[in-house]
Order: sequence, then structure tokens, then C-alpha cells
Amino acid sequence: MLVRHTRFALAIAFLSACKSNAPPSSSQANRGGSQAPPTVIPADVSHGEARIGTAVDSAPVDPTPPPRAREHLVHVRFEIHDTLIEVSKGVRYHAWSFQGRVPGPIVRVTQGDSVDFTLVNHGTIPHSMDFHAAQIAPNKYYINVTPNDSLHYRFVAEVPGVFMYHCGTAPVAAHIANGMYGALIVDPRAPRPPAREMVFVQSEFYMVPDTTSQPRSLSWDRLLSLAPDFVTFNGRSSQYATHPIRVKVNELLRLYVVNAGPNRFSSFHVVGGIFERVFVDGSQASPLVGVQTVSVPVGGGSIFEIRLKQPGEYPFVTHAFADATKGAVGVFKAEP
Ligand SMILES: [Cu+2]
Repeated sequence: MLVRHTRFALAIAFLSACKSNAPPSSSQANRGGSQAPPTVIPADVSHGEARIGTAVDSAPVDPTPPPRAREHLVHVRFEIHDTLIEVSKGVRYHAWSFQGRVPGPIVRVTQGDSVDFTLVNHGTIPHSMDFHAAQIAPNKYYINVTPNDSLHYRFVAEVPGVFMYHCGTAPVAAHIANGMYGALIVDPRAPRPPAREMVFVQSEFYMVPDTTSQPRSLSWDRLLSLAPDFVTFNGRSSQYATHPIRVKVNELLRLYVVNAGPNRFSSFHVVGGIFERVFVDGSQASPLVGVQTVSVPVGGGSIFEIRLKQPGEYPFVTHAFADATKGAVGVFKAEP
């Protein structure tokens, strides 16, 4: 009880101290609104940056990757469309997408295998594709495809890890901010141990301020100022907090975390847990053992392994908490 009272007193003191210069509530921040103090008492749960929902219904985007590839030649065909997406409840956004989704589909191949890639542009401006898993000449392959045209190339995925892919058309920041990115897993030839696997792509959205409910579009000024309205895992604000992910106590969780940016580093952390192993930027050499928080740079991807020791709710966040407040927060609900 003492702890609870102390925490409450601290919260009140914080609110009083902040009245004149307080952070906006997340919904106000997200709408580009004016500075105003929080109007609600903080949730009585640690790291309650977002409302924790029930684990009964699932989140809009399933974080589960496809199974390990069986073919040595994996065909990937992406169609580009201008797509209306919902970044937060009631906040729609004019995105550019691969396959109508933000992030684009998760691709999975095995080390040494080939990707046969086709890009079809049904959008209204030129686009392209840069696979971080490839080692090929950008000026030959990462070239613009004009609307109603297509591009085809192959590469061998020689290095295991989890890699970003994205449109590389200039200005790249705008194409990424508008949703043109995703994750590609390259499994090592010798399979990793069995685990419950999930993919989280962190990214930001910068929106022209608007008080109507009309779909929003990119604010270049906010992008250059590094002032996102939303920071998300898998393209939707707080989706795994409002729809917690059910896991089992002590089961091995393997989290493939890609940071698409375009600007903000991720400080990936699971509250109440310590990572058993982290394959930094996907490298098989010298994984980190027993660490709390590992940054995932923009354009990078790391593989986190963790077990949750007790039943309960474990938030996962970027520990850069302005960004967690803007939506880069989820919850694992560990059950016996
Ligand atoms: Cu593009």
C-alpha cells in the first residue's frame, strides 16, 4: 500500500508541477494540438502509456511471420498503390503502400537462397525498391519505376538477419514516411531453436495539422523537424496495447525488430524482462547476453530473445518515451 500511495502522491506532484508547461495528452499530440496538461489521472499500472485492452480480440496487424521458407527460389511480387490507412483510431492517412499494407508484407527466406523480385507501380509517381538483405549495385537495380510500369530483379540472400526493405526514390524520407517499408527475415541455414516469433516494424508518421476527420497527409516540415504525430509498431498506434499479445510464461519469445524510421532511433525494451540474447543488427557473431535495452538504429533490425518469468502484463516500448507516448508501445500478456 505504501508504494501505491507514494506513486499516487508523485503523480499528483508531477501534475501540479506541470500545469503551466505540461506535455499534451497523446491524443492532443497526435492531432498536432496546443500544449495542454493531461486531463486524466495516470493509469494505475506501470508504463501505462496507452490503454491496455483485452487480449480476446486480435490487433489489426498480426505480428506473426510466415514459416521458414521451403523453396530455394522465393518469388516476391509487390504492387504499389496509393492507399488510405488508419494510423490510429479515427485517424486516416494517405499512404503509399506495398500490397496495400503498411508495413508491407513480411518476406522470409533462408541464407543462400534467391529472391526473385517484381515491383509493379500502380501509384501516381515513380517508386523503387531497396532491399537491405541484398548486395547488389543500387544504380542498376534500385531504380525508379514509373506509374503503370514494372521492374524485375534477383538477388541472393547471403547474410542471415532481419533486414529492412524500402522505397529508395528521392526524397527517401517522404517515401518511407508515407509507408513504403517492411521487414525481410533471412534465416540461418541451421535453424534457430523453436520459439514464438513476432515481427515489429517501428516507424513514424508526420501529419499536416487538421482538426477535421478528413484523411491526413505528410507534413514535410514536421518530418524535417523530427516531430512525429505517431510512432508505431507495425503501422498502427498502440495496437498491441489495446490488443495485448498473449504468450506463455517461460516460453522463448523471438522478436524481430526493424526500425524503418525515417528518423527516430528505437530503444527497444521489455518492461519486467531482460533479454536472454540479442543478435545486434541481426549479426550471428557475438550476440549480447543478459541486456535490458538495445537501440535499433533507423534502417537496422535486431533479433531479441526473451522469456517472461511470471504471469502478468509486460509492456514493450521504445524507451525514448516521447515516442512510446505517441504509440510505440505494446503489451505481452503472459499466462501460465
Ligand atoms: Cu516510393
